[in-house]
Amino acid sequence: MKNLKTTSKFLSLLLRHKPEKVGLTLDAYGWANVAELLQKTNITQAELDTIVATDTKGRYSYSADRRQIRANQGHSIQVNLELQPQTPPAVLYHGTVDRFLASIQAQGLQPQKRHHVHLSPDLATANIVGKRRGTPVILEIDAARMHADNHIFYCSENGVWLTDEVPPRYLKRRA
Ligand code: HQG
Repeated sequence: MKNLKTTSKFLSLLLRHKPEKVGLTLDAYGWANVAELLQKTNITQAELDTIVATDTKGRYSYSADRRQIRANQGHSIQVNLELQPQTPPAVLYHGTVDRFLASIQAQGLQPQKRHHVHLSPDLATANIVGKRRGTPVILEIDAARMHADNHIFYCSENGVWLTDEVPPRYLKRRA
């Protein structure tokens, strides 16, 4: 069997960013047809089953009939994940790195290439997210106050909290 981590990264590229890379099309809700995906790549059904079941962050879901697959979050292409607004926990966290702080303090957290700002419900997860780019710096978000001020929050299928932006006044650097 191939290296599943590599296959999972490739799957993320296809289901979040560039389905056209292999001539795949996603529907408006981000679903790809599994048979078509298998036919257009060298991924096998067994590999796909393993990735969906074991991915550390639950990045992918099958439809109920398992004929379709999509990424649960993280898209750069426009898809409708049918997420419902939810009340967030009072505090959420964002893991980033020192070199972005000046800009974040000036503009707040912005979605950059993604559709939403991604926030973590716990410090451990925020640490892992920050570590991808260097020594992690953790920002604490006053989600309760944002919610009270009518900012909308969503929670993805795999537990990532999403919002359009976090203005600087709701951010605090954790010592
Ligand atoms: C930063 C991964 C300058 C922000 C992770 C981050 C997560 C700013 C980077 C998920 C800024 C964007 C998302 C501003 C934000 N000025 N920099 N105003 N506002 N930034 O990857 O949150 O493996 O798009 O701090 O584990 O790092 O893909 O977002 O460093 O869950 O499933 O701009 O991606 O999950 O980077 O990560 P990203 P993220 P997956």
